[in-house]
Amino acid sequence: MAKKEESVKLLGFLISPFSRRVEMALKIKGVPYEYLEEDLPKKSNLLLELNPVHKKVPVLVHNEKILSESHLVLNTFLINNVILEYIDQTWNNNPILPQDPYEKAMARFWAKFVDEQILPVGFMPLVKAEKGIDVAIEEIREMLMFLEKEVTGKDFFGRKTIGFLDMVAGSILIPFCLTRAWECMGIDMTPEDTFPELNRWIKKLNEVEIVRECIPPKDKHIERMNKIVERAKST
Ligand SMILES: N[C@@H](CCC(=O)N[C@@H](CS)C(=O)NCC(=O)O)C(=O)O
Repeated sequence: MAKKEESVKLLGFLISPFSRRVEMALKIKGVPYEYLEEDLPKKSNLLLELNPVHKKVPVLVHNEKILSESHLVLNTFLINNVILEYIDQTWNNNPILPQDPYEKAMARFWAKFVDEQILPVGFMPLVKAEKGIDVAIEEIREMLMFLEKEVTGKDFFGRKTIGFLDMVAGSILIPFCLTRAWECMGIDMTPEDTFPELNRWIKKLNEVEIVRECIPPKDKHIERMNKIVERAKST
C-alpha cells in the first residue's frame, strides 16, 4: 500500500496501452493516485515540462520523482517498461514481475516482443493497409500465434494471477480482444478457432475487476480510435 503522505500522479491517455498497463500496476498494488488525462495531440504544458525528451504519455510522478516509460538498459537487458518495474520495486506487495529469475527474464523477453513486434504491425499497417488489409491481418496473427503458444495451459502469463506480461500484452490487445473496437472496422483479429488459448486468457482477464476498471468503455475507445485513424490516414 502507499506510504503516508505519498503523492502519486499519472499523466495518461484513455486509449494508450502504455497508460492502461501503468494504471493496472498501480491498482494491483493498491496505490492511490491522481489520474490526469492528456488531450493528445494537444499536449499540456505539464506533459511537456515533465517529459521534455519524448513528450509522450504515460508519465508517473511519485513525490518529486518523474518517470516516463522510456527504455533503460539494466545488466545488459533492455528494459522498456520502466514505470512498471519502478512500481513493482517501490511497492513490494502483490509482485508484478515473477520472482524466479528465468520466469522474470522470459516475462521481459515476451514483453519486449509485444512492444517491438506486435505494436508496430498492430495499428498503422491495419489503418493504411498498403499491402492490403488481409496481409496486414495475417502479419499480426502470425505474431499473436507466439503468444497463443506462450499462454497455453496457463491461467495467465503470470501463472495463477495477472502479472507483468498480462499487463503488457493485455493492454496492447485491448482494441482487438477486450473492447473489440476493431470490430467496427470489420476486423476480428483473434477468432476463437485459431486462437482458443488466447480467447480463454482474454476471458480470464475480463474476470479481473482491476483489469476491467482500466479498460476504456467501448464507445469512447471507438470514438478516440476513429479520430486517430482519420489523422493517420491523412498523413
Ligand atoms: N513506451 C513509450 C511510448 C509511449 C507512447 O508512444 N505514448 C503515446 C500514446 S500511446 C504518446 O504519448 N503519443 C504522443 C506523441 O507521439 O506525440 C515511451 O518510451 O515513452
